[in-house]
Amino acid sequence: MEDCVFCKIISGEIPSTKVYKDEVVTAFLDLSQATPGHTLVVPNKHVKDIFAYDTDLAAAVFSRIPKIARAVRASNKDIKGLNILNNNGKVAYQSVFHSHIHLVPRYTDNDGFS
Ligand code: DGP
Repeated sequence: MEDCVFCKIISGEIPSTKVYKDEVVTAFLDLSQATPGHTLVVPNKHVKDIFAYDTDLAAAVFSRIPKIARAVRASNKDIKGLNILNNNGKVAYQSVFHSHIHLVPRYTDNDGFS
């Protein structure tokens, strides 16, 4: 989709640090790292938010999350846990209107993310 920053990242028009890509999703580091390794998992197909998914796309995207979460955890031995977040709509703090799932690694009780 024109003027969508995540579509441009998926196509390579805008640079990013990609951590995973297949025919359904692209995962890359969030520009604003809530904690080190903060990763976004984004459907390659432009869908605005969770309300726009059909069942097949939801199954395809969300079934990939555990594998990518394990890869994120494996990237740093200090990662002790992980928050998975998905904001939908401006009032829910969605700021990029191409659906994405945040994987936020957690390190200690005091890693600065709340
Ligand atoms: P949300 O507020 O849930 O819509 O999160 C959007 C996230 O997208 C936010 O944490 C920052 C990230 N972001 C925005 N623009 C870019 C970009 O150009 N590159 C990357 N890597 N991340 C971006």
